[in-house]
Amino acid sequence: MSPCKALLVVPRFGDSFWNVRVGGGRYPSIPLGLVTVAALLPASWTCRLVDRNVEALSDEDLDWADMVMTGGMLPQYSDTLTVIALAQARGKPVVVGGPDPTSSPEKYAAAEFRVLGEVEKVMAEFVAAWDSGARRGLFKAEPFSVDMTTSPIPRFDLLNPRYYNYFSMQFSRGCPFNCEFCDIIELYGRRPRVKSVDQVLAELGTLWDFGYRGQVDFVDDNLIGNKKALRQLLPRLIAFQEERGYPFKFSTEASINLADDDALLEMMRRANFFWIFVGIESPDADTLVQTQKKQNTRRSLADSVHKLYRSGMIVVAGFIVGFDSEKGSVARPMIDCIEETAIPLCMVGLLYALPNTQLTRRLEREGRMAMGSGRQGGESAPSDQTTQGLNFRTLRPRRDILVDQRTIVAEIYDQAAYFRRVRRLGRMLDGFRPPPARPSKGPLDARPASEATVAPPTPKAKGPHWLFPALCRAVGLGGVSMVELEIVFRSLWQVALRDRRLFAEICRTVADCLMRNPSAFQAVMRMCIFYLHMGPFARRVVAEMDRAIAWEDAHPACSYAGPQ
Ligand code: B12
Ligand code: SF4
Repeated sequence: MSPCKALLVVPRFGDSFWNVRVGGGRYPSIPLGLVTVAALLPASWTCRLVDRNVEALSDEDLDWADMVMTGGMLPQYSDTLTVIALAQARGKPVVVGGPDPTSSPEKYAAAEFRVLGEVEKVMAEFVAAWDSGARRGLFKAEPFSVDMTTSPIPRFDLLNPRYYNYFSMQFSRGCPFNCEFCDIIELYGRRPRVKSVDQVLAELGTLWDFGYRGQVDFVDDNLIGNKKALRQLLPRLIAFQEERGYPFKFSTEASINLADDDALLEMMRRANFFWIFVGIESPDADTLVQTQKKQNTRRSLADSVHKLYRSGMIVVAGFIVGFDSEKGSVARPMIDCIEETAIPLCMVGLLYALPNTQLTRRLEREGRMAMGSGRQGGESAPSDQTTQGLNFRTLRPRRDILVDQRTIVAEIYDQAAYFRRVRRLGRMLDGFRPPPARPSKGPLDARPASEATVAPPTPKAKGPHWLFPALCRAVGLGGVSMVELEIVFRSLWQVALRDRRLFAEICRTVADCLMRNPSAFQAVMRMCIFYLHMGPFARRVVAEMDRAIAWEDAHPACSYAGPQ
């Protein structure tokens, strides 16, 4: 097997709900797909990784490589094409893969190689072809066939931890439910496949050995998709955490029926799960039935969410506007639902018919798929479904849906409304207080555990940085990492200088939490800091919606997507 130099390039995401970069210049999460790919390459190959979300891709990088490997998800499409062009201009062959090339391979025909699907098995075939001199090719994994126990420990060593807010890992792929708009079940199947418990602990152990401490995101499609396997994992995860003094706190995605399982909730709490993304989609039962999201029906959403709060987990939720079943404006019921559940952070998006979904197939049958991308705004539009969607002919007037989206985003991210929800969350959340993490001596960072994730690569703001951590310790709020405290302090310092009204709101919210429920302090602080991203982001979404509505008004006869 001849040695090869592979340059892995992470394409850029645009501005987005998810792209929270407050208090530092970091990118939220690591490119888990590409570091998994790197781990599948022969040991004799040399890999380098450049993440265009945090660093520049130079000609020297490209000249070093024998091949460039790139790809990712839909919002990275246009930058993936840019990377392909840049590499080819330096005479380097390109290999693309990842969820979007898998869903829409034809869009990536410019690349010399397309290696599609979950590549754990098919990678060997590609490497053999490369070794035998092939310089073009299409390799496709059989869908849902990968045994997760064969997925290697990702090459975390290729990442610069200074660039990321948190690390991630994956326990399972797939989800047993059958939501009509969902592409996860098409890409990863409805029978969740899991890694072994030993595998998960080995991955966490690798992060521990590197000296990483802090948030680890389980990027599972639905962590409770295979409850039996999760019940086997959690006791060992708790033991791992206890033995090391709780070095990690976990976030994940799960369906709302998690709230029905007290035993599981208690184990997740003891393992230190603190953050959970839940797809609520709509408060309207007919819509949930029509979109096949029946697990969200026959329950009080507010009761379920509040139960998750009482189990120590912050809930972040996804909502969708633009379903066929909407009989009139959905703005008020959705705002009321968000208020009642007291979820501060909600991703409210326009329905998007993703490639290869049941929804897209139905709309095609009905002759309703629109041409174009469904982009609502101009080039500055965020690269997610807050402004991009409705890439089909809607049943309700398109303008009305856009007005709903505008109204909901404007109201829920109004400063007073947002912080009211944070205060309610702060009173309900039963924050888990694990003992402070033990010091580490890993190769990435040999500082004490609480400082192990390193400062962002941005110039430091002026201000007394020691003050906030000292205050936290003084009021008995240890266990918060120094990096988090530094981000909090730096952000607050900037707010205090620039926006007195917002600063006052944050002070009021923090005071409310300290007086009524100090165990929720970390969560409340986190939510306050998120507003520094969400406030301006919501204003950009509202402006994009205004532009899209104006476009609809100017083109009343056109029933399809707005400006493309
Ligand atoms: C975690 C996650 C997120 C996170 C973090 C994303 C990030 N920055 O990495 C957050 C929450 C931010 C997110 C947001 C969104 N996401 Co997302 N996300 C995921 C999720 C659940 C896990 C991703 C992951 O790390 N997987 C683990 C790795 C190991 O798997 P993988 O990336 O698929 O990699 C494997 C193969 O694809 C392949 N591979 C990957 N890259 C490459 C490259 C090469 C060269 C090769 C050969 C192979 C290869 O090898 C790996 C091993 O088999 C996936 C679903 C899933 N199960 O993957 C959705 C998914 C990727 N997201 C998706 C979407 C649509 C979005 C959003 C647009 C949703 C929205 N409502 O706005 C936003 C946009 C984000 C943005 N603009 O910033 C879709 C993408 C569909 C598509 N056609 O591209 C997915 C597939 C499912 C879904 N609907 O959520 N997401
Ligand atoms: S619950 Fe979530 S992951 Fe599962 S099918 Fe529905 S949308 Fe997809």
